[in-house]
Amino acid sequence: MPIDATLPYDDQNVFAKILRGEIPLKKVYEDAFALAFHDIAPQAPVHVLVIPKGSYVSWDDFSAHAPAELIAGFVRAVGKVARDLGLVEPGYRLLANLGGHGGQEVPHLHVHLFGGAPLGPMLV
Ligand code: D5M
Repeated sequence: MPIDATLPYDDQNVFAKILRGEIPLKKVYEDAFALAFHDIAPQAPVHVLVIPKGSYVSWDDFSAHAPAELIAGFVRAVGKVARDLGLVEPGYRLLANLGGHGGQEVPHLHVHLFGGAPLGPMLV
């Protein structure tokens, strides 16, 4: 069920619990700004989620309110994860869903990183 991305941050969402170490994850990378882990229902041979450390509902919330150091650290972490996974050549796809029309299900900003095979054209 897609979320309303205008609602306040819910600290009981599944990624908040992952950040607090309350539920298991298949960790790919962690630093002071970001945590990356394998998606529980992969839609490509490589399907990793990267989330910022902090209470941000969506890309809108994060881009408007996060401190510049966190934004920079998060963006660098996303790039590093893809590089470390060997995805730069042959390539990969980044995606962030937002709110109802975007089909966002988890109300903590996450970037999907897809790769490991030709992904074809975007459907929308
Ligand atoms: O995508 C939310 C994504 O989060 C979806 O691809 C499944 C994934 N998910 C949900 N719960 C977990 C856990 N516990 N571990 C790993 N991945 C998870 P959205 O962009 O919000 O539609």
